[in-house]
Amino acid sequence: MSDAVRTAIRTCPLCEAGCGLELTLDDDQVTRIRGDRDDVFSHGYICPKGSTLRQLHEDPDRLRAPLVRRDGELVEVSWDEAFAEVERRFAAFTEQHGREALGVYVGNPNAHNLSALLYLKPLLKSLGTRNVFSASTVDQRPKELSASWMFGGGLSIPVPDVDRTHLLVILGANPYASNGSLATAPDWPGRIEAMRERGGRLVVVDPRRSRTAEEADLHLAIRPGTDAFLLAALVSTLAAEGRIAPGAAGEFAQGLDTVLELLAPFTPEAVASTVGIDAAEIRQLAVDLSDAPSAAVYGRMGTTTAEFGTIASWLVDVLNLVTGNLDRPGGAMFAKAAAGAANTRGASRTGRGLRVGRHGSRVRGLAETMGELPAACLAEEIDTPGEGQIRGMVTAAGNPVLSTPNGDRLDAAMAGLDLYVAVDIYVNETTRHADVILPPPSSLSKGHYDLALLQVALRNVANYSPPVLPLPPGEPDEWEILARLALIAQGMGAAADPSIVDDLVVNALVQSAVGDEHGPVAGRDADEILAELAPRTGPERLLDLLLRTGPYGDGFGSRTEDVAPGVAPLTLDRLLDHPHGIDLGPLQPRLPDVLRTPSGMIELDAEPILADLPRLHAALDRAVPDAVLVGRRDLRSNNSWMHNLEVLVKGRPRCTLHVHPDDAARWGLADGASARVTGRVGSVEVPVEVTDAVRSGVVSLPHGWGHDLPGVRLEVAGRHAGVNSNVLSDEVLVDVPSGNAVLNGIPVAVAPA
Ligand SMILES: Nc1nc2c(c(=O)[nH]1)N[C@H]1C(S)=C(S)[C@@H](COP(=O)(O)OP(=O)(O)OC[C@H]3O[C@@H](n4cnc5c(=O)[nH]c(N)nc54)[C@H](O)[C@@H]3O)O[C@H]1N2
Ligand SMILES: Nc1nc2c(c(=O)[nH]1)N[C@H]1C(S)=C(S)[C@@H](COP(=O)(O)OP(=O)(O)OC[C@H]3O[C@@H](n4cnc5c(=O)[nH]c(N)nc54)[C@H](O)[C@@H]3O)O[C@H]1N2
Ligand code: SF4
Ligand SMILES: [Mo]
Repeated sequence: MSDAVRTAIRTCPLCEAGCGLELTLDDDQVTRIRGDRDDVFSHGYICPKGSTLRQLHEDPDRLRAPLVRRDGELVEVSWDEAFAEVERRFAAFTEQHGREALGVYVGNPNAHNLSALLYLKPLLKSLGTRNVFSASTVDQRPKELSASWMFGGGLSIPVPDVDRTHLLVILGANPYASNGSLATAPDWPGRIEAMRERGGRLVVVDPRRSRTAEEADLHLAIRPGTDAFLLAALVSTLAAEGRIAPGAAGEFAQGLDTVLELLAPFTPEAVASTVGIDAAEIRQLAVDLSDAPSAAVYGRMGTTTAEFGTIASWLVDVLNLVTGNLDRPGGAMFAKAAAGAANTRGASRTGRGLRVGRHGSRVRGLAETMGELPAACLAEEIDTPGEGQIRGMVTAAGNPVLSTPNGDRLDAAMAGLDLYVAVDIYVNETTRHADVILPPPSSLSKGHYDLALLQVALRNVANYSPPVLPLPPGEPDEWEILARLALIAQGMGAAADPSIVDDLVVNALVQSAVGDEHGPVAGRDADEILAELAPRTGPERLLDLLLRTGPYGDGFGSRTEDVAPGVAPLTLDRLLDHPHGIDLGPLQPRLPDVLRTPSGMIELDAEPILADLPRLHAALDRAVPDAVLVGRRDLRSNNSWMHNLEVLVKGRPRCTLHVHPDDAARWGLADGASARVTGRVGSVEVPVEVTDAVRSGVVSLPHGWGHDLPGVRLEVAGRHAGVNSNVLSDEVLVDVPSGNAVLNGIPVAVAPA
């Protein structure tokens, strides 16, 4: 060991769990990564992906220099050349087609990325197009909408208080594989095991006997796409049995009678054949929820990427409310994040209300939600000629060819673009079509704070990781890449200083902070605040500001008393002094202060949701397709982009089709044989795994595979290519209020290949 051996503490940026990692380095070489035993939230927990930050850092295919297309080939150039190329192409493009011909797609890793969370907004604004798409509409948009309409904030999402609950009901999530989603907590498995040890029960609703379902006291193998019916029946049962007991939260809820009346027809008997669960079992679950000293209902991917995603997301919280579990310990609670949460700013119990459909998509007229159009209509917006057609794209940390519906159509559409600039670390299935790829630095050279995910955490914590390694000389940080793109889009040129954008962002945030009459720096002098933030710049300056003006912040001197037992007011300096994080304690009831709705109430009777109920009603007792496709996640995978790490893909192939033995028999499929799966929009050939872990009539294929396309530079992934399950996802199937893609419950035909 040389003298240069050191350890560094850093939050894992790979998934929502946000585990603390302890890295050992010898000079700039990472020699070991393990869980940080002193982390206030993860206490040493790590999954097999956490230690692969090292392999990711060292991956020879990870781009270290920008690529520009010359004579059809992507070749390395200097950063100055790359930005100059962007400027040249952008100017020519906008002159010819105008800005509305530009589209943007923003992918999932941005949610784990401080630079992106702070500087994507100015970039989007500078690009000046309404054709904004993101991974949110192949994921959680229904939950964001229901939370906005009910509570007044897209991230005002109640999370299951797993650590204190007596009964946890999970629908359509598999935290043993995913490590949890929209419910940030490291070590979900350990938390669930602890719950069961203290006598708590776990119920899992999933068409597959997932790893999480294996742990459950009760597994209900629901028919895909029908959770909204089940949830409606649970509420209607409680109403019919006189068990509606909203408790303290009821005081702040409006519209309950209307809702109960509308849900009354969805009795257990009425929905049983649709959901594929006995009426008696549904009734029993309703009674159990009602009788439990505390209970938390939690729905995720299986409920949001489904035909009635918004209704199901709403019903999860209606159910939590009517059982008295909303906002109480052991129930479903709101986090109070230390930085960046809209529900800790401004006046409470008032808000503008969320309007959707302020514009629609050009081809199909799908409604805008939260400033974005549904990813399900991206391909048609590119490949359908006419006024307003998208002819150029910017993508940031996304791989929509593998992640969004009708992957083949999108792939072909991307190939025909006149301009494509990607900010990404790999030449993947999507970015292989780019004219310019701008690679941000390795995670190890970036600072980290979970500005978004801590807003839905199961415990209030705050932790900041400074960069573990310095930026390689001449390499811009990710925020600088985004800022320089913004400046180019504004016509300021490739050489403009990214600090212009940084200063604009900080000024706007400071103005908003001093203008918030309910905030800790109300009425203070903006220049004085800016001076206190000096000499920091970039994401760290913005984070310091957000922390200090947040609910536990020092308010730049205005708050001096402890903000949690034994915790002095927060600043970035204080977080830097606490590399293992600062624990702000278990979740506390936040009603009614958390509310930002126009009425100041929990709006259970939100009009856009009630307006969708007839669609649910009309789908009762519909004919059931012979086979439907659902997804699944594997602990060693992370959407589409970590298959290039040998440690994660070695061993048995994971991109297989799970088929129930009865179905295998009737389709003539043997274990290990190859099946052809055909949907309305596409077809794939994939190896079969016969298993009774899936419900009969349901087949399961993971997403994020299909790496064998020409031009992709993922050497390892190419050898474990698998197939793209989204070739089968039908872009026409969306949840109506949100436009979110239906990725589960897609009708398919299966036959021997
Ligand atoms: N290892 C790993 N971890 C990840 C990711 C990853 O790719 N790999 N991705 C991350 C991301 S971006 C997200 S959003 C989260 C997602 O995290 P989760 O929401 O936990 O997602 P999944 O693991 O896909 O679990 C969804 C479950 O829903 C079931 N399901 C399918 N259709 C239905 C249905 O109609 N009804 C019900 N009740 N269930 C259904 C599936 O069988 C599956 O078990 O995971 C994150 N963590
Ligand atoms: N059928 C089906 N489809 C699904 C899902 C499903 O369950 N079933 N899940 C959906 C969900 S929940 C999600 S979130 C989406 C994900 O959809 P996407 O966000 O489109 O896809 P990812 O695979 O996350 O791709 C992330 C990209 O970011 C790049 N990247 C990684 N780190 C960084 C970084 O620090 N900076 C930058 N600039 N780039 C980086 C990677 O190289 C990769 O190209 O997929 C969705 N698609
Ligand atoms: S669970 Fe998520 S955050 Fe924790 S080590 Fe694994 S990938 Fe990283
Ligand atoms: Mo996601």
